Amino acid sequence: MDSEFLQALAAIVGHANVLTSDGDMASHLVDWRKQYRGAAECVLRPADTDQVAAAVKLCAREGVAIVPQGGNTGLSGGSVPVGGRREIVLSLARMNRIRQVDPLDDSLVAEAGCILAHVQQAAESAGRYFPVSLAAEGSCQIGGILSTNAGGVNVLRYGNTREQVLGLEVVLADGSVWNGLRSLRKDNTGYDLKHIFIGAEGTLGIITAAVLKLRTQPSASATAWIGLDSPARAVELLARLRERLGECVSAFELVSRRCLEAVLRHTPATPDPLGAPHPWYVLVEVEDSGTFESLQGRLEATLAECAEHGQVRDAAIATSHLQAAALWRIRESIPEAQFANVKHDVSVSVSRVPLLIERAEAGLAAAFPGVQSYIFGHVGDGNLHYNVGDHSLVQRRAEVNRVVYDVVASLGGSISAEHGIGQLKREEIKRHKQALELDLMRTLKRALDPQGLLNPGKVI
Ligand code: FAD
Ligand code: 2HG
Ligand code: ZN
Repeated sequence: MDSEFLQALAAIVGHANVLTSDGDMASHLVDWRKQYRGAAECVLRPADTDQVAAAVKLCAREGVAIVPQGGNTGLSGGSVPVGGRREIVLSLARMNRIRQVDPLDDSLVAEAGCILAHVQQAAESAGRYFPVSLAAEGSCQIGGILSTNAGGVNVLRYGNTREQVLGLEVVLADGSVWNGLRSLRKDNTGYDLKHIFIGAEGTLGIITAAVLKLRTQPSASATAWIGLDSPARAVELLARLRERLGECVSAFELVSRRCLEAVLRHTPATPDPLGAPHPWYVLVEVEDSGTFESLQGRLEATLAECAEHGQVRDAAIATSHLQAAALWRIRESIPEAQFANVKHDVSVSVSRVPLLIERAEAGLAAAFPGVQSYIFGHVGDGNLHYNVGDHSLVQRRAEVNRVVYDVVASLGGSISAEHGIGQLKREEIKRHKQALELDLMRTLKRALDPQGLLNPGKVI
């Protein structure tokens, strides 16, 4: 602890919570995909909001930048320092208390460092349901999912993380604390400030706690793995399922055969859910009150009807939670099974998904003959993970991006559906956002963080 600055930080959080050795800091200085590495004067681990506020005040006085960090599972390089100036990483991991669960208000107050899976469990223990779900839920934190406005597999029914928030507590760039921890369902008293911080990737404030909305626990869920001819069939199937089952359809995930094969290679014990191979699959989950048998019956009847119309080639409906979990494991293993490639997290309106795939495949084949795409994702939200090639293509990332993003732009889509901007897309958004939008974003940034201390080099 050889600088006055570090000593002062230690006086706030205790010596043990100012990490400075290379070994202690290593895992905080590299992102999940090991594409971004940074340096920091320390990793600070405050225990409560007052400690965060005091540390931020000190950093503001010293002109030291702060990178807020949750579970460090982000996929855009937002959670590690960019370098080129004095920076610290501020890890929220010790702020992991669930302050309150209120089943009558259907709300829960969680500190930013709570692991998402723990919040889901706390809701379940109170007979309620917190619907945000993603493969990283065992590691990612509430502050992280709020700051990235994470999507995941249940957006179709419940919305993005933004839709799950009633109130926030935020430490601002000067160290003042905004206590917006209200659980009101209606509050039209001017600008809705919480939404400025949600999805801001730590560039406008440090989220320290949140009031989250809880839902009623569905009593039954049914899960099916379905083989299809094409993405167009998937879009038709979704429409049919929603006609027949309405809001019960909670997840609708597209998986290409190539993604399934990558998982089968990566985890050889995984069984192929259907006997024969199919070019495309969807993993569907429906949830409702009532019995499993009745819900399963409705799903089965709809799939039989679709099979009659040639929309479905084959399907396996899970008959137990264990079987459903095995199907979900296949889907959730895809990110690890195709780890090193050129990633695109894009969205278009649902009806345009087939066109996106058709045009991007044609563009990629022309520019990179023989290249292979790994296409999967939340097709019910029009969101595809359109990942291309292998590690050898990463050095040509910009050229690959150009092909995919131009197609996305031509279809009126977004170049970041759910993973945020971080460092990865900081330059690219300049091509896609209107000049006025970028100006408004810069105005907000200047107003809330005039010294540019919060997560510099990210988003804008
Ligand atoms: P971090 O990675 O630590 O941080 C992410 C960003 O938020 C950074 O900019 C950081 O500075 C900022 N931040 C973190 N905490 C705070 C805070 N308290 N206050 C202010 N800023 C903060 N994402 C999806 O949207 N959908 C998916 O389906 C999905 N699946 C994934 C599957 C795998 C296997 C992996 C590895 C990642 C996946 N992700 C997914 C990406 C990632 O999990 C999410 O972006 C998640 O929300 C990040 O949470 P985190 O706690 O790890 O945040
Ligand atoms: C998912 O949906 C994640 O599994 C990760 O958003 C996507 O690996 C990816 O590209
Ligand atoms: Zn995703």
